[in-house]
Order: sequence, then structure tokens, then C-alpha cells
Amino acid sequence: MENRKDLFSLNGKVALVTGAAYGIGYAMAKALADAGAKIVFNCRSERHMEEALAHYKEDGIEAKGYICDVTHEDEVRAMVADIEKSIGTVDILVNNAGIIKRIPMHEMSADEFREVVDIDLNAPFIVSKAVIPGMIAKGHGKIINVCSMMSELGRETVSAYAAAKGGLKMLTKNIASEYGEYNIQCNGIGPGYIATPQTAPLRERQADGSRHPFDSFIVAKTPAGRWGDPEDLAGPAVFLASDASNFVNGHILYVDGGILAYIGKQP
Ligand code: NAP
Ligand code: GCO
Repeated sequence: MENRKDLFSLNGKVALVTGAAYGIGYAMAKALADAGAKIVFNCRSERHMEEALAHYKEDGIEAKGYICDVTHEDEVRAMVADIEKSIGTVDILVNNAGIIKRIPMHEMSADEFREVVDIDLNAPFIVSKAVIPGMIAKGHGKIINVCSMMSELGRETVSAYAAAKGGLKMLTKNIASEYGEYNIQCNGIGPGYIATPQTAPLRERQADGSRHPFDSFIVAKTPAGRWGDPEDLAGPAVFLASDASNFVNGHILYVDGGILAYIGKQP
């Protein structure tokens, strides 16, 4: 590294952030753009795409968007081929797209379980598989998988999500193991409880105007004493996408305000 000031620069890099129409994906994509990367993203909904492109433009970011369901390998391969043809090899992949279904396991259908695992675990395999050949040819690459506290812990009603995110932690370690020799680093980011549409049901005000019990529970369990903001993921994402992390591989970086370290405040 000639000049340490370039350690976190992403100038000249192409970053694909899946599911970056809003939420954590949007915040990470904006951070990567602010560090110099050219942003490409995807989602399934035309309405989300239109709103996202307007949001990126407002933020001064010339993002390219694709309507692509990450569980459909043919759509993913076509998207990556078009990116490589029209913009360049994908240097940075953030597997962010994900869903959750909060259903007691004994009431969850096998199809509902499969849908969560398909998006949260199978899709990161599909998208990573699509970009790795280009990264090998180019001699470098960064893959960042958005894991979760549920990569480490379980709780009621999130069996499919925890199984998927636990598997994603191990997929991260396996990609790191299999492709490290090609100068590809694969790491995970594990957000704590972040205020996005995905967690909105856990923060809804009660009929009497009081806080949702889960909202109060999370604030008490988090040393930082607050929910995370998507912006809290910006710095960790740039770190794992940049030369600053070239010898970090197979690591899950938890961005959780300390919740995984803390037994919780006495009621
Ligand atoms: P979100 O607000 O629900 O956003 C999810 C994004 O993924 C949307 O852009 C959605 O757009 C897209 N998406 C969903 N399924 C897709 C598919 N099959 N193909 C393409 N795009 C798809 O979620 P979030 O809270 O930002 O979470 C983002 C990631 O962080 C997820 O992997 C989540 O599991 C993880 N995470 C979240 C938290 C948290 O507290 N919020 C904590 C830890 C980890 P469309 O619906 O238009 O496709
Ligand atoms: C839930 C939440 C969590 C968060 C996140 C925690 O219902 O428990 O949605 O799963 O989304 O994954 O790291």
C-alpha cells in the first residue's frame, strides 16, 4: 500500500448490493458509493426500484438497478453478465437481500420454511457463484454476507430465519476457505436489531400508545441502549469492502451495539 489514505478507498470498484432498494442494503450501498464505488443493486418490485433510483439520485449516486429475484439463478446469471458487459467485473458483492417470517415452528408450513431459506441462504450461494469467476480472473474480490444475531442465537418464531442465517455464517467461512488463494475475501456482517421495515412490526406502538414489549426488551438487552440505525452498518461495510481488510477472511463482524456480549439489564 503506497499511501495509507487509500486504504479505505473504493475508487474504480464495481459493487453489487442485493436487495439495496431501502433498509440496510441502501445504507451500505450509499457508504460504498461515498467511498468511490460504482453501485449496482437489485430488488423484485418495480415500485421499490423506482423509489430507490429516485433516492439514490437525491443522494447524488448514479446507481444502476435490476429487477431480479436472487433465488432465480437464470435471472442472476443474466444480471451479472449484463453488469460485466456494461460496467465491468463485480469487485464487491454484498449478499444483503433477505426476508424473515415470524411463525411458531409447529405452525410454519414446509413451503414457508423453504421460502426463507431459499432467499436467505440459497440465494447468497447463487449470487456468489455467479460473480466468483470474474473475481478469479481479475485477481481479487470481496464478498460480504449479511448474517444476523440469529447466526448465533435462536428465539421463538424465527426457526427458518435462524437456520438460514446460521447456514450463511458457515457458507461465508467456506467461501473464505475455498477462494482465499485467489485473493478473494469473504466475510459476514452481523447486524443487531436495526430499525428498518423488516423489524417495524417489533417496534409498533401498542393500542394504548406504549412501546412494543419487544422494543423495550431489545433496548434493555443492548448496552448501547438503542436500536441500530442502517447508517451504523456504513463503516463496517466499507472496511470489509476495502483493502483495509485484505487479511480478514471468514470473519463475522457483529454490528450490534454489544447485545451479543451482554447478559442484559436486571428488570
Ligand atoms: P428489508 O428492509 O426487508 O429489505 C429487504 C430488501 O431485500 C428489500 O430491498 C427487498 O426488496 C429485497 N429482497 C427481498 N427478497 C428478495 C429477493 N428474493 N430477490 C431480490 N431482492 C429481495 O430488510 P433489512 O432490514 O434492510 O435487512 C436487510 C438484510 O439484513 C437481510 O438479509 C436481513 O436478514 C438482514 N438483517 C436485518 C436486521 C435488522 O434488524 N433489520 C438485522 C440483522 C440482519 P423487494 O421486496 O422489492 O425484492
Ligand atoms: C427478529 C428480528 C431479528 C433481526 C436480526 C437480528 O424477529 O428477531 O427480525 O431477526 O432482524 O436478524 O440480528
